[in-house]
Amino acid sequence: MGYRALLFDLDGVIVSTEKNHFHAWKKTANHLGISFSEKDNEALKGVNRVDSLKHILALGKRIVPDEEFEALLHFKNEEYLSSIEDLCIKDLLPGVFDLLNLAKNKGFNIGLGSSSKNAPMILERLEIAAYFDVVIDGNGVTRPKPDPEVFLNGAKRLGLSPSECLVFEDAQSGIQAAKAGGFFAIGVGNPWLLGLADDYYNSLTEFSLERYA
Ligand code: B16
Ligand code: MG
Repeated sequence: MGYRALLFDLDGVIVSTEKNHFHAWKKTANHLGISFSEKDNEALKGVNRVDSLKHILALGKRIVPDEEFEALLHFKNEEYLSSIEDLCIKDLLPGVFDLLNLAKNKGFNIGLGSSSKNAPMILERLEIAAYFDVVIDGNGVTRPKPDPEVFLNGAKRLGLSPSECLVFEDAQSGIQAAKAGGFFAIGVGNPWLLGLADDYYNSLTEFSLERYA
């Protein structure tokens, strides 16, 4: 199929920090007197920090002053960061390490396309930063997923066209972003994506790079 690059989402594809994001948002929502379930959290996967808080406030039909909004963002991030203090290479999701090594050996370019501002620090903690030729994260995009900007920037920085890149995503917003940008979208670990993504795998252990080379 002639693909030359793999662009990975971070949370939910490389590491299962989605549950940490969920618990931190739940604590933030509860603090505001807003109930927030795991089902509600589905809509936040892949969505950046500011838009996630806007979504939660809308759920609770709440409006807060700008200062409080900033304080809530800070509170959520502190909760999230303290919950991932012990994150290490052992927390890589199954199949990730082998796929990164195989892709490197076969000469594929490797990129990250994440909405998270914490992404560079998390790659370091997971000891996989050196595998990435390009890292596009929440600090470097102006339009969040489902806008394709994060993946388009990744392809551009690699000097490739979207049609030469596979995107790995666990979130609906991420699959929409990939498809809107003209990428081949691979859904991972989230059965909700069946039918939305171009291909779907329960886990990256089932993924065969040869099929796309
Ligand atoms: P942060 P991804 C996304 O990362 C997460 O899926 C989402 O739950 C989170 O709110 C967002 O990053 C922002 O993260 O607060 O760390 O900047 O899935 O695009 O890698
Ligand atoms: Mg994700």
